Amino acid sequence: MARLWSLLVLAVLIGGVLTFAIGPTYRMSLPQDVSTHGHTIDGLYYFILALTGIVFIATQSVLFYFMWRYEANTNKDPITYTHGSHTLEIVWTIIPAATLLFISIFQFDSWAEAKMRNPMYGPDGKPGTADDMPPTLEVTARQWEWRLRYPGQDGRLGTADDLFTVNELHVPVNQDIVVSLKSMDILHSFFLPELRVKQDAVPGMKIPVWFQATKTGRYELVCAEHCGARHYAMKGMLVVDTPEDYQAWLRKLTREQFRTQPATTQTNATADNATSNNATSNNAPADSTQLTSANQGEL
Ligand SMILES: [Cu+2]
Repeated sequence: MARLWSLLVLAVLIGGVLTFAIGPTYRMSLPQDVSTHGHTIDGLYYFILALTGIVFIATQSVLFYFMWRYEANTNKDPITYTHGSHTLEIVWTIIPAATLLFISIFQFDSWAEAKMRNPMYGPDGKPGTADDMPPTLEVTARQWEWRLRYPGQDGRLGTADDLFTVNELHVPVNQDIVVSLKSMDILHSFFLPELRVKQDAVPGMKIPVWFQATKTGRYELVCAEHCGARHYAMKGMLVVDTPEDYQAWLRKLTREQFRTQPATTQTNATADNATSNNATSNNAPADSTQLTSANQGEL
């Protein structure tokens, strides 16, 4: 029993290494990557994991050895005291500082690929110019849901035919997507784990977020910033569609939205929803759609 504590340290070492070794088998590792830029984020993660893993194994092993070798009840060697060592302190300050400096330089390329080389910056490579790709959609975070706004038939956001939905984010596969991210109330964080996208939503700011999905399917959309009592409930779904399915979903959304509104913008509706809108649109007041859309836009 005398060496119980040293064995406990050894158990932490073995348990820690085993957890990472069997993690992928039990789906306790990174989620699948379905983005074009995710590989560089994952590479960075595994590089830092290896670096910290080696340090963890080395320090735990040394700690175990010394606890075992010099256990108080059985150790016969005389105790020696030291009164500090400047050399040692300089060495253990410089090594971590140099390591952190190296990581901060090493990650430049990942940051550039994930955040800089994207359609928000246009062919001229400068942000905020006319070459920039307009947002595919607008995401507004609020306690505790995701409000999504898509351009209507005119292809522009902020107009009367915009489409609105909540918590179900659709994007087409293999296409550049630019999200304009906002918050209605407090800090939230727009997190798409399988897309390796995480960006804070900040009140008063419109933040562009870029990604491209490489595989169709349904993935998680969650809030990664604690934002109140029902933070846990602030989750939606990312649906990556084929281009055909995406267009079909937009048409369905258009039909559903304009069925419940006395729309006057009949020309904006698609051919297959024209019939359903005919009954209401002829008698609707001229500004009713604009009023409704404008109100929703403020949400
Ligand atoms: Cu939140």
